[in-house]
Amino acid sequence: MSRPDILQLGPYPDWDQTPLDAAFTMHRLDLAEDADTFLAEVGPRIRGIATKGDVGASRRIIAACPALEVIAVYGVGFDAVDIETCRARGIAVTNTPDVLTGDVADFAVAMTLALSRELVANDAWVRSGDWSRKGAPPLGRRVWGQRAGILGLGRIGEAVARRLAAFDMTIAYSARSPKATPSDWRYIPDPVALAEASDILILTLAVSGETRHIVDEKVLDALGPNGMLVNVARAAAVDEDALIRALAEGRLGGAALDVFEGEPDLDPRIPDLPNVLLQPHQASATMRTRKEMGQLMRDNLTAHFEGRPLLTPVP
Ligand code: 8YV
Repeated sequence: MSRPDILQLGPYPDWDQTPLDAAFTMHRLDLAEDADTFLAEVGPRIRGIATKGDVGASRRIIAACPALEVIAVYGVGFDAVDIETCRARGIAVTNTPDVLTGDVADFAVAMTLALSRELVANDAWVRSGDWSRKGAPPLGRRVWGQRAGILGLGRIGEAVARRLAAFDMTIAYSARSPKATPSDWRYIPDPVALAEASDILILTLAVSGETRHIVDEKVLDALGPNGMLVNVARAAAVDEDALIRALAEGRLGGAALDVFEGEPDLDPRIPDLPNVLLQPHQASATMRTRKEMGQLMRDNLTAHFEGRPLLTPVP
């Protein structure tokens, strides 16, 4: 059987690229000199697309591939794929849930601790010699026993909540409907009310038209000058301009951000903000998890082309 033609949207590590090249005929859009010319040439042969988390399958790319059957997303979030077009054309979409849940939850907790206890600033304080010159750095903020709000209690949100409960934090959460949780977790579906009931609001929701900018000025003000926002979901869940203003004006206590509008290019105001911890979209970035994500993405492609059920189809 000839190897199916797959359009690849971004670079993968060798441990993914080698088996992809062995099983499929890969066409590297990310290496093309001119994307339109490349798509016009290979598009008609393409039966599958392999994405990167930050490079999705736009309407334009899908339209250039009339024989497209499947899009395999390298990540759990599939907001960068034009799902409407896929639905209309009967194109299957897969993602990589579960394998990254624990790492993303660990990272959300790490960001919560690092921001609250000023780990990055304290490290700089020691290295710069400020400790011996000026004495102890400014005091941090307590984490244990505080009120955690989980905006979007899916698999990742639940894993974050379980970890924070072990820090004796109280847990409140939002979701489309109440979930089967420990009895002391409170369901607060309204994002403003959830923020009011939280010292630390952690974003673990999927972004869609419905949840875009769900964290707006009102939510940020409800969180308040002592509140902290932690975002390991998607930048589009937050009105980034409102967030920048709230931080700059001291209306929000702090933010730990792993995702940004237009990343990897940042709004130039962000690095100058007080009380922010900035990470380059690293929540799932451990070697073990990335290998499992790559394997699951390939397994989905293989299953599709062998006519077997997909392992993790997007509903
Ligand atoms: C990225 C992610 O896929 O799973 C997601 O939704 O955003 C990440 O895991 C990862 O950064 C690879 O690009």
